[in-house]
This record gives sequence, structure tokens and C-alpha cells, in this order.
Amino acid sequence: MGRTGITLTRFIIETQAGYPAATGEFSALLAQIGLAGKLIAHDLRRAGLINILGTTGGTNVQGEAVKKLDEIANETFIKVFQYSGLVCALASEEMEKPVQFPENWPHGKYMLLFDPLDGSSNTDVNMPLGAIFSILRYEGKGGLPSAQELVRKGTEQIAAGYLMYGSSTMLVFTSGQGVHGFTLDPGIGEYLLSHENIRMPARGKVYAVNEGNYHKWPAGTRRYVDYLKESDKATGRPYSSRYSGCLAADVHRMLLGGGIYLYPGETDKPEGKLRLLYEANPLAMVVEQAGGGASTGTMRILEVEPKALHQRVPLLIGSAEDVSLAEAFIRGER
Ligand code: AHM
Ligand code: MG
Repeated sequence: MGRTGITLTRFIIETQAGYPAATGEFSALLAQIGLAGKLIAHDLRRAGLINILGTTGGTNVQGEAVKKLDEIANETFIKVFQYSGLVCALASEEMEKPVQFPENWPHGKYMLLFDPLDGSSNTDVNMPLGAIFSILRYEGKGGLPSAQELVRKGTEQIAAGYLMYGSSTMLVFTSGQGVHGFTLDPGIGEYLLSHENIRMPARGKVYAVNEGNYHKWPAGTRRYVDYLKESDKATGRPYSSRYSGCLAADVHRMLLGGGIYLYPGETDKPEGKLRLLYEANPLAMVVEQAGGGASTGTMRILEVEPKALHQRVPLLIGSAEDVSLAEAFIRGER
């Protein structure tokens, strides 16, 4: 049983020595992310009743149709952090440019990059959704960070995690001291420790990929997915296929049970679909901290040198041995 059931705040205070800011700022930052999660979960639970399903009619910087809930989730994060005194700049999938918070400067030394509503195609059909966040520290003395100062390599993240709105709401994070999962108890409005120090199995039995894109993939990726479907008792094949349309939910499954999620590059779109800074990097940090791996197919996600805020990257993420084998297929060794 251990510490199961303790609140998020108590967990951080107890373990504070190992956390990035022993001043309580980091604990406040996570509590604010938790608050954004509670507010969004509250809307999602009533979404069919309060006219927040469907699209706004606009398109975002990625050229994708914006869902009403994308906008609501993004505004919720902004509201929660604007006068928090913690964060000097925010960047999100839904905004072309980062937002600076002069009202939090110079006290707020954190920068937050996030996907406010991951798996937006699930909004109207009552399927799982998530939010993904990456936390950086800004040491600049000269003033608020410029847009380019948020574009950092994954290894520079000081913490990362995701919220998941499934049958329960969860907050899962790492600050480089293991991965811990908290479940929101709606009765008392608190996140309670439910999954301490999550460790991923070295290999899984499940794969998640949008197989409708099979004919767009390069040969190595196709061969790998064909391999997973072959029957072979010794290697636990065929793997089961589970794809929810929500990256955070699929990675959550792999984190707990092992396996591999893929959003590969395509022959005509080698950069893939997912965004490096606020989808791939934070989940890569979480998964590596739990003993798993995250790769572009040819290199470690956390070492990709980013050039732009909304840069895309192919993503293979999951159990360490599954990811290594997928890389071997992509290199043409299998
Ligand atoms: P989103 O952040 O706009 O929702 O896009 C990311 C999502 C992932 O959650 C999911 O795994 C993938 O895109 C689904 O894409 P597709 O519909 O192409 O399979
Ligand atoms: Mg997303």
C-alpha cells in the first residue's frame, strides 16, 4: 500500500528535497496544472449538455479545424497561469506564438509548453482525452523570454507529464525522480497518489498505430507492423492492437502494461504528425523515467535539436525492447 492515497501536495512536500525547487514553487506549479485538469474535466463531463461540442469554424496554426473544447481547454490553462506568479511564458498547440506574462515577471521562472486537449477527434464521441505538458526553467536575467527561448531540446525539460480524462481523471508526471500517477477523487476534489514509481515492462503485447495510414509508411515501418501481427509463441506474437485516437491515453496504456505506440513518418510527410515540443518531448521524458524508450525511428526523441515551436516529429514510444526492435526494422536490419 505504501503512500497510496496521499494528496499530490503532501507527496511533493515529503519528497521535496529531490524536486527542482525546494521553495514550494514547483509544488504550486503542479497544483495549478491539476487545477486546470479539474476545470477541464468538469466541462468534459457535461460537454453534451452545455453546447461545447463541435468546431468553432476556425483553423489553428497547424491547419486543423479547432474544436470548441480545444479553445476552452487552452483558455483554461492561460487563466490558471496568468496571475500565478509562477510562469513567465506559455506556448501551446493552439497558439501560433508563445504568450508572455509580464505580470509574473521576474518572480516566475518557469516556462510551460502544452497541448491543452490531446485527442480532439474524440471530443464529440465521449472517448478519452488528455493534456500534455513540458516544463522548462528560464534563467534569463535580461527580461521575459523571447519566442525562440522556449524552443529547447527535450533533455532540458525539468519536469513533464500529462492529464488524462478517461473513466477517471489522472495526473501523471515526472521531475526526473521516477514517474508518479495521481487519480482525481471527484468527491473531495483532490488528486491522490494511486500509482507510485511506475515502471514499464521491458516488452509488451500491445501496439497502437493508425493503421489506415499503412500504405503511406516507408517499407521498414510496414515490415515492423507486419511482424507484430505474425503468430509466434516465443515472442508473444501476434500483439493486440489498441488505438484510441488520444496519444496520452495510448501512452498511458503502454506505461502501465507495456507495448508500443507509433505515429511514424510517411513517405510524403517524413516529419509525421505529432509535435516535438509539447507532445513527443514530455511523453518521452515520462516514458524514459519509467524505463521505456522514445525514438524518431533513427534517434532518441529527447536529443532532437528543435528549430521551431510547432515542429513535427515521427514518434515511436513505449517499452524499451519494443522501441529498439522497431528502430532495427526502420534501419533495414530486419
Ligand atoms: P491533437 O493534439 O490535435 O488531438 O492531435 C494529436 C492526436 C493524438 O492524440 C493521436 O494519437 C493522433 O493525433 C491521432 O491522429 P490520427 O487521427 O491521424 O490517427
Ligand atoms: Mg495532441
